Amino acid sequence: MDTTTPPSLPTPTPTPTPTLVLVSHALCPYVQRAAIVLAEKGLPFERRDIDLSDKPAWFLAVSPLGKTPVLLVDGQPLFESAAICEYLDELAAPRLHADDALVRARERGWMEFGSATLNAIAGLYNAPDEPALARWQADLDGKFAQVEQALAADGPWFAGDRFGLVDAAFGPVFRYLDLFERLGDFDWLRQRPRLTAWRRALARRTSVQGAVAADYPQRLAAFVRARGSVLSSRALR
Ligand SMILES: N[C@@H](CCC(=O)N[C@@H](CS)C(=O)NCC(=O)O)C(=O)O
Repeated sequence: MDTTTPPSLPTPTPTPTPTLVLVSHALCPYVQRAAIVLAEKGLPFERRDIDLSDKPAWFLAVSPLGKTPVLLVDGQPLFESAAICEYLDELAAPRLHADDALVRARERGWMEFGSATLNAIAGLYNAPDEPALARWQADLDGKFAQVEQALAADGPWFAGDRFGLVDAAFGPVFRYLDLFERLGDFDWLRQRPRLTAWRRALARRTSVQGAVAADYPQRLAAFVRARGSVLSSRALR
């Protein structure tokens, strides 16, 4: 036997990227998180919009909570935006989460805070009267004050120079402000330079821009006009 020739090793077969279908709604901010992460990773995917007021049977069969987003991974459903973003972060580079376990855990907390902020935003656009609107406005002010404190001082992203999953979670939050600021004197960001800079950086990010269709502002305005709320009447003026 010739001992000078090393045995040939089998060539590793690259793991194929699964087929990804993002089950979506045109306005859903949680869908946008997943779309942002998919774009940051350069992962090809099909976006399949559904009507949440008339949920198709195939959607109810794959979405345990009846909510978007659902990510179909080679046909296997994944639900909850945070779980989807974490999966995508493990699936492909570049890594968006921090290497340090403690930092990662804190960022998961801030992603959840992003969801609480989105709930307050829904409270605001659904507020049936002026006192309720004022309560949600104050609630949001408190939340933005907390985020201002948590943001990295030098930006441009939540954690500094690394675009991460908290950025993906908050990109959709700021999109609402573009409409709200036309409907009232909402000054959540006026004295908050870090938030203002973060909002601007997110608005310029290609992945954030591409997470919605070109007609998103018109659709959002139509959605808010149809809420029967204080903001609806302002939007109808
Ligand atoms: N915690 C969920 C929230 C998802 C969610 O609330 N999605 C909304 C649309 S933005 C939804 O599907 N609501 C159900 C409905 O409107 O019937 C996540 O993070 O994915």
